[in-house]
Amino acid sequence: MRRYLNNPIIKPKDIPDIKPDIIDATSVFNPGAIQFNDKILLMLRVQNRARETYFIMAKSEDGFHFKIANEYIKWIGLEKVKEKIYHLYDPRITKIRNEYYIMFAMDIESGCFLGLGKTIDFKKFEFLGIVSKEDNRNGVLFPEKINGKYLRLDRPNKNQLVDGPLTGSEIWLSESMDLLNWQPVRKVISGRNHYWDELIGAGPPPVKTAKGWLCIYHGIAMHYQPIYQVGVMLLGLDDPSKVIARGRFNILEPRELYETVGQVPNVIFPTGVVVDEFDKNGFAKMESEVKLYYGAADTFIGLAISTIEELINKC
Ligand code: BMA
Repeated sequence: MRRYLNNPIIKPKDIPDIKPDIIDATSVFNPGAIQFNDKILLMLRVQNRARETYFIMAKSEDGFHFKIANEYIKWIGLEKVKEKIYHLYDPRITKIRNEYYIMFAMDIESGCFLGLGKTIDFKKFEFLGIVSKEDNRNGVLFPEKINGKYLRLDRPNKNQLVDGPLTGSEIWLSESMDLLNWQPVRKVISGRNHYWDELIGAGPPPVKTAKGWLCIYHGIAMHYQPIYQVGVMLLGLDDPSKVIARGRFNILEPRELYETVGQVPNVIFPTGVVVDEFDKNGFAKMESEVKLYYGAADTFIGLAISTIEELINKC
């Protein structure tokens, strides 16, 4: 992928003060992304200096220059959760019919679970519920039902790192009839020990192409200190648990200063993708540009660019 020359596109100092909660923001990273009414929207993960987390919307005409909202998102219905909520983070946005679903990680008293929210206008946001039974992260919805069911990729958290978080080395496919109750179907891929993607998790929502579902995911090399990188795989259109191809090489790794230095060094964390052109059957065009929005060092937002064809070739 090619980095945008004026990266990072959003820095902590671009976040306006939203008093009394956000003053001189610490970090902005891991954004959800979506095209909405000819604009590109990002849902930013922002941390204040109490290291509390907020979601703030940003809007752009061209995908490069963003105007950041002066308020943070207040989820209607979040009070349904009876446990203490610490953070909602790493949102992924998927359009299904004319609604926009946001799946995110929720750190609550009993662990880390997937949460689901919905909006139709990016003004009012509704919290629908906790949608994983067990500890899980990196949930991303497919943009359409397949064989009558909603599908998502997710990443059960089963690996306890020494002095670190509960994390995972397998991406799974799960299915649901109503978007709220989910059952695991089967494992899609495992991490590759000793190589770039030892631990893994899904990235932005899958993109439908004529060759299969194009999925960008993150892989972590655990040599000494973790290195978060980006890779690609192609999954079957009718059965996304079938891996058609998976790239050997990463397609983006921390190299620039804003990726190697920050609150968590050596992190590229892909969460948002915007594809310019689809054909009349809803498949991304081979020559279409792909914009990937990613968190850099848990501090900044970067943008990297490619095409559908190049990414499929890398699978
Ligand atoms: C992962 C998630 C991401 C974060 C990354 C690097 O486990 O918590 O939100 O960007 O670690 O710290």
